[in-house]
Amino acid sequence: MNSLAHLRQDFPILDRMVNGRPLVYLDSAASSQKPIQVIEAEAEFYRTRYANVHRGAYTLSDEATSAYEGARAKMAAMVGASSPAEIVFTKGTTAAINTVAYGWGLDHLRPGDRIVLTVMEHHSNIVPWQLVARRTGAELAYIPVGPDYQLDLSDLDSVVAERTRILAVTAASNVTGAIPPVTRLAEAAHAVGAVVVVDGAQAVPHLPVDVSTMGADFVAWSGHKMLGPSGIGCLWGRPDRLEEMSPLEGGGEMISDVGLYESRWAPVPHKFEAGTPPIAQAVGLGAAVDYLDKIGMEAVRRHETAITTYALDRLAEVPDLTIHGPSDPADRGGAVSFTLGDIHAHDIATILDQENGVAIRAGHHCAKPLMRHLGLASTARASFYLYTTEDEIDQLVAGLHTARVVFGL
Ligand code: C6P
Repeated sequence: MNSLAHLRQDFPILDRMVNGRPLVYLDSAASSQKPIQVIEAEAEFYRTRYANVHRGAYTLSDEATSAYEGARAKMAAMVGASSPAEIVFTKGTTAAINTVAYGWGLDHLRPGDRIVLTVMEHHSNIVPWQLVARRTGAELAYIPVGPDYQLDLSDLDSVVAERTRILAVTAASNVTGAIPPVTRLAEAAHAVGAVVVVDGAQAVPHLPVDVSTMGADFVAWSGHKMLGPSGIGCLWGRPDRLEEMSPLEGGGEMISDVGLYESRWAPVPHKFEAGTPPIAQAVGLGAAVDYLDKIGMEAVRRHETAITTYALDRLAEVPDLTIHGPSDPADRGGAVSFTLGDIHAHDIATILDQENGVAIRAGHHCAKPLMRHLGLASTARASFYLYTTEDEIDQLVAGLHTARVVFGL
């Protein structure tokens, strides 16, 4: 089943030792590791083609501009965008959502309008909307989470109602792994004329995502979670929505003309890319897209579903362990949150790191409303990617047995 295990040789960091043990990296929901192809693409760009973009009337700058725009075209093709102009490069998911919240929200929201979110959102898809609601007089409403960790849609018609102007929803939870029915939600939102914003941070790296059929108006994701460099992410937008949105940041690169009192914007997507963009990071992201394309996102999803199935089965063998997330691997991604008796999540993470070289995340995972709903202050979370093996899950489970002994369970 580890059909992708041969890919591990592409990830130099996976060869290192941590605390005398081979690194077992189970924190890919926080950030993925990078294959040599991405590291080399960025280094090669710095070595041979680096210059600022869109400015220079010289060969090197033309080459850098082609590399930067080429990465945009690759990213667009990967997610089914109909044109590269539908992809705005941002710093990451957080910046992409803020771009929409301020750029679209400030111009279009009126007092009494409704912004609908879900209780399972990451803070990045809550706080920007709270800030914009405060500035516009819009109100927030939430789709609740049910006992099965999925969204409870029984009251959807009254939550997504007449004055709903925005529905913002994650395509996969970074805490429970739950995968909401985004297309169904988008249909309900569009029926009342709302704009649909999808947080794709935990989806684009892991599942086949096709923005042309998803039903969203905007989708946000991060490069660093999909094998790419940190410091770059994307906002996909429907062309008409991007046109009607104001730029959040002003400066160089994003204008077509500047007067003393007024300016005109560059065409989309450049009107949203003020200042020198993350050029080399885009090149690295393009290489990450090439890498994922070669494997195929269906194969990535298949591998992660198999690994998640294995992990859920093995974790179920550990006494006192509770998994906080859907039990059917078909309904979920590869972020598995759990608690172990009354051992604090940070203690679990420390023992795993010190004794087994296993890296997991512990805490509230930037999803405090969801944690409160679950009645938990923190969880331990193991999360997987295309390079995760069954052997690594075995190391995790061995470490959890050790933790039980150390903490006297
Ligand atoms: N979640 C995690 O360990 P940025 O930081 O902008 O690249 O991504 C923010 C973000 C937004 N939405 C979801 C669903 C996410 O999972 C994240 C990042 C990391 O779960 C860091 S908190």
